[in-house]
Amino acid sequence: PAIIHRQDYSPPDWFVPEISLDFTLDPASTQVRATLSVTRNGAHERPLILDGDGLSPMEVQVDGRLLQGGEWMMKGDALVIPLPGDAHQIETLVELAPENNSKLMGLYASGGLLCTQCEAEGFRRITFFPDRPDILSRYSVCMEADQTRYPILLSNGDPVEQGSLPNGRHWARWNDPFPKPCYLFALVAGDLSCKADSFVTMSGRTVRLGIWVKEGDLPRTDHAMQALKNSMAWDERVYGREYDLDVFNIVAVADFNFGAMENKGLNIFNSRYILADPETATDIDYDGVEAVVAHEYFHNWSGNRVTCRDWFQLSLKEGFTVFRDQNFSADMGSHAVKRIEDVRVLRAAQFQEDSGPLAHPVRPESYIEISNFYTATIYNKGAELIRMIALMLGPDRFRAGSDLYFDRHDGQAATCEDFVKAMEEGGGIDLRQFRRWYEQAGTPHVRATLRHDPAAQTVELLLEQSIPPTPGQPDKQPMAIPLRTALFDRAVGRHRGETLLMLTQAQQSFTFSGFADAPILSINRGFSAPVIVEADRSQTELAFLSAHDDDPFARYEAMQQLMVNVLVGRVAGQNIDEGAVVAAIRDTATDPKLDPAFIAEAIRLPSEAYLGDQMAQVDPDAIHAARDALQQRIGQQLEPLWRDIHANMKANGFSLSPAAKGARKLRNIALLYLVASGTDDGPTMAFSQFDEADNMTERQSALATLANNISNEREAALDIFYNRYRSDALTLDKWFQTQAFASHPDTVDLVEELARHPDFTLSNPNRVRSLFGAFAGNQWAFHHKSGKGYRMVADCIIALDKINPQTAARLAPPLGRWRRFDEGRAVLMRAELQRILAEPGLSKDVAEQVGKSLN
Ligand code: B3K
Ligand code: ZN
Repeated sequence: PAIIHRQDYSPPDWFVPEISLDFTLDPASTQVRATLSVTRNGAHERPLILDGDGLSPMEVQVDGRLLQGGEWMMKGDALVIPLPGDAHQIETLVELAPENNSKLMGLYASGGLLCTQCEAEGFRRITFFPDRPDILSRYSVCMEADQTRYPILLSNGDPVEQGSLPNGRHWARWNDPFPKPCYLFALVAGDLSCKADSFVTMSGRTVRLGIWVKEGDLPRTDHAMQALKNSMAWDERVYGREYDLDVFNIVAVADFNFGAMENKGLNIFNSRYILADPETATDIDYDGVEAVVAHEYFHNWSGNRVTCRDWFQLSLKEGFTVFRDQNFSADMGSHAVKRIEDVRVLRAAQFQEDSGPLAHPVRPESYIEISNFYTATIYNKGAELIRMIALMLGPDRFRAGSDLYFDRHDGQAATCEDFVKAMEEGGGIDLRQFRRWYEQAGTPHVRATLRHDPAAQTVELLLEQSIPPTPGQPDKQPMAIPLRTALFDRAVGRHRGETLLMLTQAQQSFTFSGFADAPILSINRGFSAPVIVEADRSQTELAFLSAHDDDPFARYEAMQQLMVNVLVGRVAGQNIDEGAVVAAIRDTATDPKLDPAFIAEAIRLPSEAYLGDQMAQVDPDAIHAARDALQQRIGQQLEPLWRDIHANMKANGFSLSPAAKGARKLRNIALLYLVASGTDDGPTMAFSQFDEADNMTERQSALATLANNISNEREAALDIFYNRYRSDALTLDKWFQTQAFASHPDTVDLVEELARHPDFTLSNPNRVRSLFGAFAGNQWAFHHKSGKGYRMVADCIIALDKINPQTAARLAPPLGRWRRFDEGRAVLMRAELQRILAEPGLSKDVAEQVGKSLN
C-alpha cells in the first residue's frame, strides 16, 4: 500500500470556495447531488481531481452541461475532470446505501438514524470532493427524507428553511457561514428528542443549545448540557474564545468508531459520552462525559476556526485540545487528582506506544492509513508538549501566545510550526531546541544523581538524558526538558523553594549551596515533562517524600515508586521489606489533611501493566502473583482501617460533589483491600455494597471486586446485573467489560464464552471494545501462556476487519508488543500477527498496524 510522506505536501491545484449538497435520504438508497464552485490555484494545466471511495458517478456536469463519457475519467477511486478555464461549476450525482455501511465512515445508519462521520477521510464516501483539510468551503445543505421516520433533519451551521412535500416527505436547508474543511461536514436525520437550553456569550449573543437523543434518553442528558455550558464559559474566561453561530447541536448515536466528533455546530457523539444518570453511570463515566463534551466544544476554535493544513499536523488540533480539556476538567474538580489520572493514562497508553514498533513522533513523517494515527502520542503526548510550553511561559505569556495563534490563523489551515512560532513571538521565548519534541519519537530517560559535599555544604545534581531508538530514528538529539525540582531538608520536612531546571544537554549538572546535610530530591514535580526519571532514592527517602512532599503529584509518585521497588524486587527474587509500603499506606489513608480522592489514588498498587513496563522482560504470571500477594498482606495488616473507611465513607444520598465522588473512590478501594485480605465476610460485604448501592460507581466497583475471585456471590451478582441491565446497551457493556478485565484465573476461557454470548456483536464498536479491548488490556489474562488470548484477539481482528477495519486495527497494538515478552510468548504472538497478515483482502488499516508490528 502507498506510503504518504509529510515532505511531499504541496498546495492544492484547485480550491472549492463553495459547495451545495442535496441529499435525498433513504437507508437503502440515498442520492447525493453536489455542486462545487472550483477555482484554479495558480498557473497550471492539471485537471480537477476529486477523491471518491466506493462511489461511481451517475452524472457529471460542468457549468450546467452534462459531460459525455470520455470527458471525465476514473483514476482508481478518484474522478478526474480536465477543465479549460480558471473557474467552473461542477455537479455530480451519486447513490449510496447507508444501511450497508458497516465501516461507520461516511453516511451510515445507526439505531434508526442516519448520520455521518467524515474525519479523517469519510467525506469521499459521500460525494466526490478534494478530501483534504486545506480546502475550506462554505456549505449549503438540503436534506429531503420521509417525514415519519426522519422528522428531524440537522446539519452544520444555522437552519434556514424547511417545508413538506407530497408522499409524506419533507425537507430542510442548513447554511454554514464559516468556511470549513470537509472532514467537519455532518448531517443527522432521525426521530430524535431535544434537550434544549441556551447560553449567552460574552458579547451578549444568545446561542440555542440542543442535545438530541432518543426520547427515552432525555432524562440522561442533564450532565452533558451542564458540561457544555461550563465549557462555553470556561473558553471565554481562560482563552477569550466566544462561540460563533446561533445554534450548537449535539447528537448521541449508539454505533460510533470512537468518542465523538467536533463537526461545526453539530457535534456527533458516541452515546456513552452523552448519557449519564446515577443508576447507570459511574463517576468515571460522568467525568468522561464532561471531558469529551468540553473537548469537542473546544475544537470549535482549536480545530475548526483554525484547522490543520494536512493530517501530519493532527496534533496541532488534538494535542492542544486535549490540553485544554484537561485543564477545564481540573478547574471543574481537583487539579491534583486530574493530573494523576492524566499521567496514569499517558504512561499506560503513550509510553507503551512510544517504546514499541508503532512509535512515531507527535508530528509523524509518514503514514499508510491516517485512521491509525489517532493515537495516544498525537493526543496525550501532544498535550504534554503544550503543557511544557505553558509551564515555560507562565499563564500570561502563554495566553499572549495563544491569542496570537488564534488571531493570526483564524480561518486558515495551519501547521504545528505555525503554533510554535506564535508561541515564540506572542510569548517571547526561543523554542528552537524544543521543536525536537515534535520530531523525535521515544520517551526520554532522565537519570538524576545527587552528590553532597559536606565540606562545601553544596549539592550537585547531575542530570543525564537519553532517548531510546525508535523505528526509523536510531539516533536522537538531546531534548529541552523542563523539570520542576525541589530539595527537601530531612530534619524539617520542607524544601526552600521549587526551581524550574531546563535540561538541554545530554549531561548537565546544577549546583545548590547551603546544604549542611544531604537533601532529598523531588524532581519532575507535577510531571512537568513526559519523561522517565531514574533517581536512586532509598525506600526511606521515598517514604519521606510520600509523607512530606507538598506537590501532590510528587507525593503520589513517591508512593508508587515505593510499591514498584517492592514488587519489581519480588519478581526478580529479592525480598525487599514491604514494611515501608504498609506504613506509608496507613499514614496516607489516615492523614486528615488529605482529600479522599487523592488518598484513593495514592494507596492503590501500580497496575500489572505498569509493573511490566518497569522490567526488562515482562513476566505476567510473576507480576500477578507478587502484586496479588502484596495486596492481600496490605489487606490483612490494615484490616481494621479498611473496615473503618468502608463504613465511614458511606453516604446517605447520591451527590456528584467532588467530596462525594472522592468518598466513593476511597470506599471502593477499602472494599478491594478488605476482600483481598481473604477475610471471611469479604464476599458478603462486597455483595451487600453491590446490592444496596444507589449509584453505579459503588455497584460496578463491588462487582469488579467480586469478579476477581471464585465465589457464589460473584455468580449471583453477575446474574443480577445482567438481568437488570440487559436491555440497556451502555450498561450491558459494563457487564462484558468487568468480566474481561477481571483478575480471575479463568478469564481467558470466560471471554471465549462471552464472545459467543447472544448479546455480543461485532457490529457495535462499544461492545467490541468492552469485551476484547478490555481483555487485551488485562495483562495476566491476555498473556496466558497457552497463547489462547492471542488467538482470540487475532480471530476477532480478522472477523471485524471485514466489517469495520478502523475498529479492528485498534485491537492490533497489544499483539505487537511481543518483543517485551519471553521467547515462548513472543513466538505465539508473532504467529498470530502472521496469521492476520496472511488473510486475503486485509484492509490497509489492519495491514499497516500488523505489518509494522512484525518488524
Ligand atoms: N477529531 C475526532 C477524532 C476523529 C477520529 C477519526 N478516526 C474526535 C476528537 O478528537 O475530538
Ligand atoms: Zn479531538
